[in-house]
Amino acid sequence: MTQYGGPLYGVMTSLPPAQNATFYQHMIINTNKVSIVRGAWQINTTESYSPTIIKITSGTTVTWTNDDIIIHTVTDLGGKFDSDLIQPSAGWNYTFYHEGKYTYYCTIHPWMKGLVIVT
Ligand SMILES: [Cu+2]
Repeated sequence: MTQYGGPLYGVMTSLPPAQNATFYQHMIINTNKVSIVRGAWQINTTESYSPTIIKITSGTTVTWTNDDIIIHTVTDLGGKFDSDLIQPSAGWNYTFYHEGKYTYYCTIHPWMKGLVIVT
């Protein structure tokens, strides 16, 4: 269950409704590899983290690779994980041990969002 709260809640709710709709229209993909795409920060990029929504089983390590030319982060909206700054061409891993839905975003470009579903 995804829990929203604290100051970050405003970040999510302040997004234009159309953009939220785009986010939730993404397919759910079974993979543990996510690319931060080139130009991910651009507001009209529909899939900053690709795939935007992934589904894994508990105990799976997910790898994010920054394929952009600027720094990004992978930061859990619920505060469970935070990559800190991921340099271009670098990556970051995180292992999910608990079932749930984890919405994450980029602290530098908070309109960039992704979702990890752990079953
Ligand atoms: Cu970013």
